[in-house]
Amino acid sequence: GQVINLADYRPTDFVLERVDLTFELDPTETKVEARLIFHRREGVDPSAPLILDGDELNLSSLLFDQNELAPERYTVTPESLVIRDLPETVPFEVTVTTIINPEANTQLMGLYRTSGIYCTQCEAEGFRRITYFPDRPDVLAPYTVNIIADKDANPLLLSNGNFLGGAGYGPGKHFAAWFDPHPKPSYLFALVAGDLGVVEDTFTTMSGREVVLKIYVEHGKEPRAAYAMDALKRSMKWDEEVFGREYDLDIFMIVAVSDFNMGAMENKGLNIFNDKYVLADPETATDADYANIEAIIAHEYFHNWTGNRITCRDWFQLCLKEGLTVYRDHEFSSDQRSRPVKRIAEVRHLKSEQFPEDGGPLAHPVRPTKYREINNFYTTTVYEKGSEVTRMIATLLGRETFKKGMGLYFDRHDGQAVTIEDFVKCFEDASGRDLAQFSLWYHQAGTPLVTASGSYDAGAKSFSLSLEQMTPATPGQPTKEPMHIPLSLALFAEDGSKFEPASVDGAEYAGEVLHLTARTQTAVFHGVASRPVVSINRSFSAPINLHFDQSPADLALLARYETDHFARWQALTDLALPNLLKAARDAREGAPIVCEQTFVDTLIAAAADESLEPAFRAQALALPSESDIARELGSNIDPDAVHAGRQAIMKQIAEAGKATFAALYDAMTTPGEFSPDAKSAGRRALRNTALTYLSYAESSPARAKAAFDGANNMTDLSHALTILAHRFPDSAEAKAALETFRSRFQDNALVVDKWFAIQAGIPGPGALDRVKALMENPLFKRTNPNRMRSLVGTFAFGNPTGFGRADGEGYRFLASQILDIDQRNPQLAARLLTSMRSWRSLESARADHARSALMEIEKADSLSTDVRDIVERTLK
Ligand code: HT7
Ligand code: ZN
Repeated sequence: GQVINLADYRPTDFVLERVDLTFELDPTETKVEARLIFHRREGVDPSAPLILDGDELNLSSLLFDQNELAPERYTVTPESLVIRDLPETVPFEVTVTTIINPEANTQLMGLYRTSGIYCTQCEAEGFRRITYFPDRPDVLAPYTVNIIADKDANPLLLSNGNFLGGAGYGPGKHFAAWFDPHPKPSYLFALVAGDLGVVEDTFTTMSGREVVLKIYVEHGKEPRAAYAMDALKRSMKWDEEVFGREYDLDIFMIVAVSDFNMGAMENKGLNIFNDKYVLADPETATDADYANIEAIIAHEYFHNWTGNRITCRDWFQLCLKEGLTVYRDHEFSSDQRSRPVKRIAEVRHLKSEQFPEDGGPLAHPVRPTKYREINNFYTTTVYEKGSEVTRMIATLLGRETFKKGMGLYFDRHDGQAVTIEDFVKCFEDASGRDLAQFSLWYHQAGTPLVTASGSYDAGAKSFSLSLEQMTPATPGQPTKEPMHIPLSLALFAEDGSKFEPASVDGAEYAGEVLHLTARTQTAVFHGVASRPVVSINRSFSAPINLHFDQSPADLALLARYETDHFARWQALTDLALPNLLKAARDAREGAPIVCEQTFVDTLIAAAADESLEPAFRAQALALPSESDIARELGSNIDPDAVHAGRQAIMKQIAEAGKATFAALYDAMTTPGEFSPDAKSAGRRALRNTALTYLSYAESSPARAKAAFDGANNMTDLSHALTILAHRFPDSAEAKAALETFRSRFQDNALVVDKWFAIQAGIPGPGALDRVKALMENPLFKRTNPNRMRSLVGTFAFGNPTGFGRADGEGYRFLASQILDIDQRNPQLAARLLTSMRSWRSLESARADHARSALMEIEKADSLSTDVRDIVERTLK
């Protein structure tokens, strides 16, 4: 794996005009014939050869304009096919035949088999595992696909685009032909064949065209696809209403498979999904599952315009489609659900996943300039920070101008493969604003730290806010330029009303957004009648760390009066954090742990405040996680102390608020038939949060056991089980509940994943032995990515005390698993290994153990490029 540099980009020498593929499917010997028509690009050296990519391929035959090609005119290896002496101007046809083995494809990239189904995953570079091809996103062509297969085993033969026709094809076989008229890059190619059940519906587009919608799932699981279908239709409608985007084929298909490396894939007209993000019913799916399904169905559908119609010039531009599409799916969910609650969830996720990435050895810009393995750049920085950068453009320009810029982007670049510069230019042209400094958000890695301090001049009736920004050094970027940071900001009076300053000096301030552009800047707000309480970075308008020393009284005022409910939640979190940090430090020193009364009172008051929606109250009560606390501590982390400190704080809040929590638990029921809507989900969330606190106040599993026994949906059932297992792991109640759960759901893989994950998350040093024992359980399936993530992934990412046990055995266990998984599925191995990214922040004994486990991996001799890239960057 050598390094690929953005600076080396140049267009291909040959233009691909058309692609005709014929697959003769066989589990172990599938024949792929690719007829490719090319012509030399104008101005290209007439002696330049055609270079096609391959990956573990073997060539079976090669024709040039239908004739066999003389061996001296080409060179072939498993990784490339080079053809020489090609026509100077006229188009020519290359017919490549390869034989591939889907059954042996354990990487799940290219054409593979899962539960007897043929399926493909081509992003980013999987197509080259099917045939020799210019496998890069700036090569766009229309595709015709013919699929031939055994009829009984594969009644279903699917590919991209519109169905052309099908018929019998010799004894026991049949074929189907598909044509996709929209020029597309190879990473959007898809093929599915097998025997599946289907749910069908239709959608009438804004111009009156009827589109057939089909969701394919395993036979018998059709009823569990109803919610996904509903989410799809809502997504299609939303994209028409909000962005004016209409669907562009006669049919839109989704196929759910059980072995998949990521969440889902936006192949043109034929999305392929991890079945975890399609299948749901009340008995087996949690409210979080429903919300994820809605978001991912929307995300993949939205790619039809942001990614497919307009695609990336090269993989450095990945955020062009991913950041933008995440922004679009966030907006969709905000419109479908509660905007502030959705924003809180987004920011929690960003801080717990992206901030550690941006602050550690794997930090990279949203638009990187080099990579060794592109699979390792499907990161939370590209996706989530990329989305935040898009959101900031909308904040800077205002909603209407942002939409104008998007319109320009769709008009100007439809059918093209473009760059971030092309994207940003549309917003410059739409607004007349220079976005050069703003673009640093794409190029500079690291989370900016903004330090704020305020002072009020009663005589002048003015308030000065001094701001300083600093972006920390990250790998390859020792120094940083000041960024353009849009800070949504408001000033509040003691009675909770908002000040409207007469004028502002020292910074641009319009529409309640303050533009911080210099390294240091002082904004002076005039006409402020009394000392204001400032709310900075409302709605999390910029993805920054903010240091602002606000008194508990000021924070309590914001928690009570802010009109932006995200900011209310932020104020409550800012009240909680110092308590949790102090508790962790005190626990490490064996000192008594005590919590500030203002914080406890404010939190319990918020919990009981009926003017606030239940989902918001649940978010407010969910304290920062142990990983969040560790990140805020920054260095010398002892996971046991963080855990002990947080537990002690939970107990103090629980005891002080026992009556409130008991009342909420009784009140927040959801009578009648189960509904996954956001409002009902919010009531369940608040009720379950109350149950968690009660488990601390009551120190007995009785109430959780009763909740487990009485649950009529998976949200309540799995929450009760988690309390039993995590809080009372040695109790008879926990053991019995785990067993009941297993025997009831052992035939449902997605629920079995939950059973593994709940146990992998049980805190404490005993977790490792439990995880090892679970790996021997007959239900454990080492080759299934969902199962691996639920057991090993939850242990490594979600169990700081178990994974980080003091003797380093957790890290060594992970290293051995990585080496094993890497043999089959490098992408999965590399992703699980990123759980080690914050190892340098650990206290020294654990850090030493972590380093030596990483070095064990590094010295193994047959590492994949994926794992080698991650381990070397993590150790650097
Ligand atoms: N665009 C898709 C990314 C994806 C992927 C990437 C690498 C290897 C396997 C993969 N499966 C899906 C998903 C998305 O962001 O929409
Ligand atoms: Zn995506």
